[in-house]
Amino acid sequence: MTTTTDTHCPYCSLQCGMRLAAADGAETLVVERPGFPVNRGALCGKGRSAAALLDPASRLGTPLVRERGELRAATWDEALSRVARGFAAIRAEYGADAVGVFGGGGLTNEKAYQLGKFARVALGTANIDYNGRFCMSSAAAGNRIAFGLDRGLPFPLEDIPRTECLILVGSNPAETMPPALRYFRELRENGGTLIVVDPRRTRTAEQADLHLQPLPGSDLALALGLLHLLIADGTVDTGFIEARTTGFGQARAAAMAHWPERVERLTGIAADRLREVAHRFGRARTGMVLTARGPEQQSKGTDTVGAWINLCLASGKAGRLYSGYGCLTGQGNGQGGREHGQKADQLPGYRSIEDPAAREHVARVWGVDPDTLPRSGRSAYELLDSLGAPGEDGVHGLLLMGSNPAVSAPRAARVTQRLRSLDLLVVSDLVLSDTAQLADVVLPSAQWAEETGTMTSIEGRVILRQQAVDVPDGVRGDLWLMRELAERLGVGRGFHDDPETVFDELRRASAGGQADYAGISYDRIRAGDGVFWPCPAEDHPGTPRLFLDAFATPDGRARFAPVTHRPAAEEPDAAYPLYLTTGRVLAQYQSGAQTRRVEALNSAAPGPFVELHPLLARRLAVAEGELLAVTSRRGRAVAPARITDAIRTDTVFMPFHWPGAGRANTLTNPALDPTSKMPEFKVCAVRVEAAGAAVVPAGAARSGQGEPV
Ligand SMILES: Nc1nc2c(c(=O)[nH]1)N[C@H]1C(S)=C(S)[C@@H](COP(=O)(O)OP(=O)(O)OC[C@H]3O[C@@H](n4cnc5c(=O)[nH]c(N)nc54)[C@H](O)[C@@H]3O)O[C@H]1N2
Ligand SMILES: Nc1nc2c(c(=O)[nH]1)N[C@H]1C(S)=C(S)[C@@H](COP(=O)(O)OP(=O)(O)OC[C@H]3O[C@@H](n4cnc5c(=O)[nH]c(N)nc54)[C@H](O)[C@@H]3O)O[C@H]1N2
Ligand code: SF4
Ligand SMILES: [Mo]
Repeated sequence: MTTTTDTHCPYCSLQCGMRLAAADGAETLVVERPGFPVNRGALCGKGRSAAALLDPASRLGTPLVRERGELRAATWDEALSRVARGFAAIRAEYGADAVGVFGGGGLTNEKAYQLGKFARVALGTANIDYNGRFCMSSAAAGNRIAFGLDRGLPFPLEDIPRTECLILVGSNPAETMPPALRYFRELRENGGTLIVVDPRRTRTAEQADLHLQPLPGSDLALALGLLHLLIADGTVDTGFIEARTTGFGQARAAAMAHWPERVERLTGIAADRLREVAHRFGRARTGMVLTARGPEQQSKGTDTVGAWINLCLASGKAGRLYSGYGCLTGQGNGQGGREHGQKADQLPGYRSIEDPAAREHVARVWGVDPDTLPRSGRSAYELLDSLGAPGEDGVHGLLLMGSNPAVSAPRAARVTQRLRSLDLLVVSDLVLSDTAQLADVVLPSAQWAEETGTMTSIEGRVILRQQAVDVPDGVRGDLWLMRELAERLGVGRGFHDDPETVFDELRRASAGGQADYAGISYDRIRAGDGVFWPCPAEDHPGTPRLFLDAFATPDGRARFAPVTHRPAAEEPDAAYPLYLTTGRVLAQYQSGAQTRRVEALNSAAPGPFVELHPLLARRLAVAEGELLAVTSRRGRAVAPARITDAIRTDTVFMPFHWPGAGRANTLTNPALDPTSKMPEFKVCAVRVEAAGAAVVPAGAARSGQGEPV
């Protein structure tokens, strides 16, 4: 008998609805679920092939422990005892903060919430953070500064086709969320203008009315320059500024110092193009600016987001129907994962861990004394960088759940060395990821279709991923793992392995906070197509559109950010004359831990590459497919050349999905944004040369070419 279950994709934040068909003894199949409004049945190749990883042959089936240097199979009892003993010993020697926790934005709300609680209550450590710090932290910070609240999109995707002019900054949905392209296509069909800002002419940029191709790291100057032109053009909305904002004076002064010719020099975009964009955006009655990782993953990402928000505010394009600033989140639960306490400075409901009232509320739900809750801990890169540091400054034991930093963290060779220096590295994963290979204890986790849990999608819509198949033998869920470990650490009460029980507790913990889930229940989600937060009560309809009446600041007004241009932390010079920027390809997901194990995806995008312009290739005397050595101050990577005139002549691009010789993050700069602590993944300085006779580790020479999936 075949059973079908409606659920959602295991990968990105679009959380496309899909249906799984499972039958005894047969392969589980992904089939269309046309009813879910966000993707209306459409899936990208990753979603279509997602069931491949349910096959026990492609994933972990038993705990592993390291013995005499090698990982060997172990029972759950042996593995968990080793973890509990190890963490207890580290705490006894160095204090509670010496055990760290690193989570992920792909974890369900239930897992992320319980992980935050586990860190603060069972381990008593301040040091918990997660990979979302590498993802949306700059937009989160920018949103909170300007609007007093951080929900990536303050409106549903269905509003996009109804705006008149949309600027899409550093986002490539044609590869990173293909079913969402429909919204941009419909915008143009409705007569709207799509402007794309990207140093590469991506498949997304090809669909735009206008494509601006700035220097990596120059988005802040670009936004300031556009505001300058809006002011010069007389298209600022003074009525809106007066009624609904504060701080325009300073923002105006900063913009005035960014006249078009100066901005042309800083961005590489001709002044006339700037004028055209400013006219189109300024004169449109409604407009949106959407950013993704391009402008955000910079050491000035928060200010850059602030500058784009300033542009929206100055032209009255915020807090109104079909207008506003939004950030396109990335991971499956990039939104919910950042709301309920995985972040170093945060408690559930998007509360601050330093706020006495918040501590009191959450401590009451958790049944602990507020004074026992730790304060803010280290941000993701700072945490990874502190692993194994001598004595009490260091974190000596780490529980890692839902991330693969050996591939995805900046300056990854150093991070790998730090991970190796730990007394105890514990990794929960469904596969033996590159980081799990370094672990002392590996715990095989259930995933996606094997368990039920909520996710908060790109729109702020809380949806339910329902269990469709049984958990394989030997594998356990992360909620169970936390409960068992807590018990072994002597804090048995208050940890659950039933997701709905955990969600009900999350609702109470989030009640009254900004990300208020109190009125959301599994039954309500099942009865509709999800519920948008905030939703403070069961009879509250949820909130698809924010800020229409007031912003979430104390006075209800949006705040202009006082920002001015500054260069990237590392600009090209004589020794490292080119820009390197990094990003994604369609068929691979993140560190590739999952998608590299799916044949259909891996054959489409089998390995790393370096994208460079034909003029640069000629100057370097390299041909298509030839191995290039890319060197930065952090290290050297080797990958084949992919020559294309879609990229600037002064910039090379590498996707970051692979470990080994072609690992892009060997090169990247861990310079952090001072507010968000986002590393500068999108800009660093490199030297590029033919790898020639250089020793090339196995695997690096595979072609990067592949067919679209
Ligand atoms: N196929 C696939 N899809 C994914 C993912 C994946 O790994 N693979 N990951 C998911 C996640 S977690 C995320 S965060 C999203 C990310 O989604 P996106 O932000 O769309 O992805 P990126 O490729 O990182 O960056 C987008 C674009 O920024 C451009 N860019 C580089 N430097 C700059 C710059 O300085 N300024 C500007 N304006 N643009 C710049 C790049 O050329 C790139 O085309 O994708 C999600 N979807
Ligand atoms: N150079 C460069 N580096 C980047 C970026 C970039 O643009 N350029 N982008 C950054 C961004 S935006 C992101 S989001 C990060 C992402 O990078 P990572 O944090 O490494 O993300 P993933 O590769 O998705 O790793 C998730 C891991 O968790 C496992 N997993 C999945 N579901 C579960 C679960 O339910 N439980 C458990 N225990 N494990 C699970 C997967 O198998 C996988 O090994 O990379 C960042 N790094
Ligand atoms: S766009 Fe994202 S959510 Fe949709 S099928 Fe592809 S990876 Fe899955
Ligand atoms: Mo991300």
